[in-house]
Amino acid sequence: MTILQPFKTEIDLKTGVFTPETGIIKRYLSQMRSMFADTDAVERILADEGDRLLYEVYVTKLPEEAGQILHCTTIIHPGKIGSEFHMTKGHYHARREEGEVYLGLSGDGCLVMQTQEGATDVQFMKPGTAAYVPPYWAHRTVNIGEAPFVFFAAWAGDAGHDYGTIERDGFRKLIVDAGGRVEVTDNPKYR
Ligand code: PAN
Ligand code: ZN
Repeated sequence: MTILQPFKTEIDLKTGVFTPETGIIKRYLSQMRSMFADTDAVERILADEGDRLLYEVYVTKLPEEAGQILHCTTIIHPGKIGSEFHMTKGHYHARREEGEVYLGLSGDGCLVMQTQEGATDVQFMKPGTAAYVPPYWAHRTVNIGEAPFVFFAAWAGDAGHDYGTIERDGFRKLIVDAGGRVEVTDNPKYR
């Protein structure tokens, strides 16, 4: 495995910005067209206001190999698509036996999880919440507030990401705004 020099990163706890910046991933609505339940709302937004930046990920550049601990911050911007709050794509780890730890830094969010055996779980997160994603659980985060939801994550270098299963099946649970109340509902399109 790669032998590295120790290093550190300064993280702005409010914005999630990494210094030095070693990489940033930006996810737009157009890249998640079919992931929101209200696909009419998706197409309306794209036509009326153009593309929308949903979330950003500041990443450390590390080799994706066993023994390394990858880490990043995710910033989910506030907003909704129809009644569904802005969220990440979500994924299983390619190596299902790898878990992950999240730490809430700013804003309000929730962590939606499920297993391929049909179990579901939702953990609400605020600054200071350490949430654990055990092995075998797919995970997606959602911004349920009016400010950016920012959290830190750390996971095994060889975990890998399986986005395809979620792209195909979706999550069983949706997080929606029900007239000012955050509600967990069943996804009518779950396959
Ligand atoms: C996180 C996620 C990050 C973005 O670091 O990768 O929050 O979400 P998506 O990867 O689903 O777009 C993580 O779970 N890493 O394993
Ligand atoms: Zn993960």
